Amino acid sequence: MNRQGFGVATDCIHPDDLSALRRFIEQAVAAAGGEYVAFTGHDSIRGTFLETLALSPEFMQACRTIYRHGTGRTPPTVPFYQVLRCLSGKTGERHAFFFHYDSYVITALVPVIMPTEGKRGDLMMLPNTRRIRTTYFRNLVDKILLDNKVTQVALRRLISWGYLRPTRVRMRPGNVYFFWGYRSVHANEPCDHDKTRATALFHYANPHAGSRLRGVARGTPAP
Ligand SMILES: O=C(O)CCC(=O)C(=O)O
Ligand SMILES: [Fe+2]
Repeated sequence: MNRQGFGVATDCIHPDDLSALRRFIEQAVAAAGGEYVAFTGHDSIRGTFLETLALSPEFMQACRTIYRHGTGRTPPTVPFYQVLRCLSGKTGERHAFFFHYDSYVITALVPVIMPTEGKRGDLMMLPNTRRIRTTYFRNLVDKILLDNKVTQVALRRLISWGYLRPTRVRMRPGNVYFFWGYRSVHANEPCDHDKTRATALFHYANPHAGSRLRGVARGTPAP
C-alpha cells in the first residue's frame, strides 16, 4: 500500500459466496431496469455475504492491523462504512472517472462482478498523494480543490495524454484489495454499457468523525 499503492489478499473469498452475491446483484440490477444501483449501509445487504464479511472479526482485525502499522495510531473501535456499487447501463458511466479522496483511512475493495473484456472498469489511482490531515477544514480544502469540473477534466486529460500515469488495478473477484483511500486520489474507469461491474467497499476509520465543523457541514452535530 505504501510502495505500489495497493495490497491484495488473493483467493480469500469462497466461490459459493461470490456466486450467491452475484445472484443478489443481478436481481437488483434487473429491478433497476439494467441501470446503476448502490446500497449504502448494512440494512440493505442484510443476509448476504457482505454482512458476514463486515461482521467477521478476522477481516476487522486485518484492517486494524494495517491501520496500526500504517499510521502508528491506535485503531478506533468503529464499524465499517459499507457500500455496494453496481455499475450498469448508461447511468453507470456517470459514476465513472470521478476522482476523489475517501473520507476513511483504509478502503478494502471486494470486486464481485468485473467485466473481463472491453472496457473493464479498472481502478485508477494516484497513490498516497496526501497525508492524513489534522483538521477537517484542511481535508475540506483538499476536497474542494479536487471535486470540481476544472480539476476533474484536467486529471482526465493529463491521464489520457500520458502526462500522469496512474496505477491501474485490474481486479479479480475472489481477491480483496486494500489501499489508503483517504490519502489516494482514485476513480474507476467506465465499463461497457451492456456489462455489470459490481464492487463492495468497506471503509474503515474516519479521522474527522468527531469534528464539529464536519457536523455543521453535514447538518448533523458531532456527538
Ligand atoms: O468501485 C470502485 O472501484 C471504487 C469506488 C470508490 O472509490 C468509492 O466508492 O469510494
Ligand atoms: Fe473511493
